[in-house]
This record gives sequence, structure tokens and C-alpha cells, in this order.
Amino acid sequence: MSLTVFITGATAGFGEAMARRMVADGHRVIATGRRQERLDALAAALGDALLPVRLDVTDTHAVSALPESLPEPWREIDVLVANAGLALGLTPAWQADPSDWERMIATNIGGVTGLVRALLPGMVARDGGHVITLGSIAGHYPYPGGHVYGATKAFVAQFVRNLKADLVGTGVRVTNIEPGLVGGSEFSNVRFGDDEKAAAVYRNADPLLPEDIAEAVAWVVGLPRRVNINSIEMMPTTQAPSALTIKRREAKS
Ligand code: NDP
Ligand code: 8X3
Repeated sequence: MSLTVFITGATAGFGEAMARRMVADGHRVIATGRRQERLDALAAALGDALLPVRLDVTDTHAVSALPESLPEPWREIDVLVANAGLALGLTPAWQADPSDWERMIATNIGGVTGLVRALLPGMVARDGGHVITLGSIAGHYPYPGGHVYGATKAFVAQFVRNLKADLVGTGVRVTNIEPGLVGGSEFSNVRFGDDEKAAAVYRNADPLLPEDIAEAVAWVVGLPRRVNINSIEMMPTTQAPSALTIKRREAKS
């Protein structure tokens, strides 16, 4: 069955890999992101099965105008992949740039809630659909410098659990995919603004790849309608949740 799949952040990384995989699997994809030249390149590569739409997920007006702002044949969206997101910085909380925190909250939280609120009514009315979010292991396991990024992903995890509570009894499914270390995307380049530092994150780590995340999306989407995968936590074989830490020092009286 051919589905209409709406993907945020399809200009790079996971979103681009998902767009390619969904089209290869016979689905139609609405690919969104802010970089028009990347959307044009994807459209040129994937042809009529892909509709490129420039969208900043923090633009609340553009998001709330969906799906009516889309061309008529593309308005009945079967699958929303709320993938666009970012981490900025890895410094301790007290050194972090407050504007970085605001941007992560606006994108990783506001960008997800806005899209869900815009597209969910149509899914419920049609008694079918699937909301897929990109959480992270950072939403479960704390690490130094993870502060607001991890907290936004914890929000996503609980938002999805609460959506499930509302959607039970409808034909709409909801899944949170929570990867660990994934290379081959721009995630660390964006986080550090430094390509050398970004490359070092993955050196000799054999990380997951964007295609592995696309595989998980393809799997949950292709399951029978009776099956709802609530969440998937996935890590490379080389990664594990960090151990608890104790730093010993003289107590101050
Ligand atoms: P990339 O940086 O490679 O891709 C991020 C995508 O999000 C780009 O297409 C970018 O497009 C888009 N984006 C960013 N901000 C906005 C915005 N305001 N409006 C619209 N689009 C936006 O990252 P990944 O593919 O690695 O990450 C995808 C998701 O997975 C994120 O939510 C991330 O937090 C999460 N994740 C990543 C992990 C990793 O290790 N890589 C692990 C776990 C979760 P453009 O700039 O063109 O707008
Ligand atoms: C991305 C994975 O561990 O860098 O969400 O936060 S991590």
C-alpha cells in the first residue's frame, strides 16, 4: 500500500535517508527543511514521488497552515516523521548560551508539537495514520553537557506516551525512535560548528548510520495496523549507557 509520508528535516542525515527509503519502498514523500537547494537536489533524484516543501518547523504560522497549504493531492498524510531537531553545544549548563537553549526548545519541542497538532486531526478523522518522532537516548540517560538537548528529548518521549493515551481506540499509531550514536549526518557538525571536532566523535566508533534509522522507520510503518511499536531504543554495538559517576573531594564544613 502506497502511503503519503511527511518528513521534517529531510535535507540531511536521517530525514534524507528516510525520504530515499520511503520512495524506494513505493511511498510518496513530502520532504521538508529550510535549505531549498537540498530539497531541489532530493526532488531531482527522486522524481514525482517526492514533493519538496520549504518549511522551518519553528515558523508556527506556516506549520499551523498545514495540511491545507499543500497541493490538494498531498493533503491526506498517512505518516508524519517529526525528525527535524538539533543539539547545540556540549559545555556545562552554566556556560551554555541561553539562545542555544531557546533554539533547541523551539525546534525539538515546538517543532514536534506544532506538526503533531496540525496533522493529527486529519489522521483521527480518517481513522488511520502514524506519528513517528525522533527522540534520543539523551532523553533517558544524562551525560555532561546534555542539559537542554536531553531534556527536549525527554519531553518528546513523554509527549508520545501521552499521545498514545489519547489515541487509543483510534486507528492512529505513534512511535518514538530513540537512537544513540549515529554518524553520517550533520548532527555533530551543527552541535560543535567545527567539522574536525565533529569527525572525532565517530572515529573508530563504528556508529549507527542514517540508513539504520530509516530501516527502523520502514519496519514500524510496514507492520500490520494492529501493531503499535511505542518506542525503539537503538545503539551501536560499541555503545552502552554510561556508568554512574562519583567524583571524590574534601567536604567543606
Ligand atoms: P542532521 O543535522 O543531519 O539533520 C537535521 C535536519 O533537521 C536537517 O535536515 C535540517 O534541515 C533540519 N532542521 C533543523 N532545524 C530545522 C528547523 N528549524 N526547521 C526545519 N528543519 C530543521 O541531524 P540528524 O539527521 O542526525 O538528526 C535528526 C534527528 O534525530 C534530530 O531530531 C536529532 O536530535 C535526532 N537524533 C540524532 C542522533 C545522532 O546521533 N545523529 C541520535 C539521536 C537522535 P535544514 O537545516 O535544511 O532546515
Ligand atoms: C543524539 C545522541 O548521545 O549525542 O541524540 O545525545 S547523543
